Parts: sequence; C-alpha cells; structure tokens
Amino acid sequence: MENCIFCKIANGEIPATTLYEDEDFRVILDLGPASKGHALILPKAHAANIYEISDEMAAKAMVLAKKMATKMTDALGCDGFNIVQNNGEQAGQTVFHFHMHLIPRYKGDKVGIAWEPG
Ligand code: D5M
Repeated sequence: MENCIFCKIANGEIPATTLYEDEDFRVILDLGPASKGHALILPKAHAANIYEISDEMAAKAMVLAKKMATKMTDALGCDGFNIVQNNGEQAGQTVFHFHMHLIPRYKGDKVGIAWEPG
C-alpha cells in the first residue's frame, strides 16, 4: 500500500534492524522499545488490522510469534514475554499496518503497555 511505512520497512524499502525475514514476514526491532529486545512482526502484504488480515496470514503470524518468543527468550535470558497486538486508535494502534509486538520482560521491570489509550 502506498505511503504505509510498515509496508516499506517489511519490503526492505526503508531500513530497519531486522531479526528475521522470510517470504511473508519481517521481524524488526521497535524504534521506541518498551523493553530490551522489543520487536515487531510485520507481514509483507498490507492489512490494516486483525479485521483485514487473512486467516492464513494471521495463523502464520501467531506461529512465528511463538518461534520468535522462544528464540528471543533463549537469546536474551528474559523472564517472561508479552505478545501484544493493537487494533484501532482507541486500542492504542498508531501504525495502521497489522503488526504484533514481541515484548521481552525482565524481573523487576516496569513496562507501560497501553491497554488504555493515553
Ligand atoms: O505500535 C506501533 C509501534 O511501531 C510503536 O511501538 C513504535 C513503532 N514504530 C513506529 N515507526 C517505526 C519504525 N520506523 N521502525 C521501528 N518501529 C517503529 P502500535 O501498536 O501501532 O501503537
């Protein structure tokens, strides 16, 4: 989709720190991390949110989230993991290209996850 920053990042037109890539997804580090290692799963095909993404891609994204969380937990030695996915402005979505947040958690950390806007 034209003028979608996550389309451009996912398809390699704008640089980002890439942790993983395959034909359907790119996983990058979040520019404003909530914790060390905070990453985003970006599908290469545009879908604005959970309502638009195909069942096939939603299923693949979840399988990839499981793999990434497992590998990142080993690599980072974190103590827990949040997987967050926002849909719509009211739910805190700011970039309107479907993405999943992978947020490593560490003992004693304080992470402000926007369950409520503002
Ligand atoms: O999450 C959108 C997330 O995307 C938010 O954590 C910042 C991040 N972001 C925005 N622009 C970039 C770029 N250019 N690189 C990496 N990360 C980025 P949401 O769920 O929509 O609030």
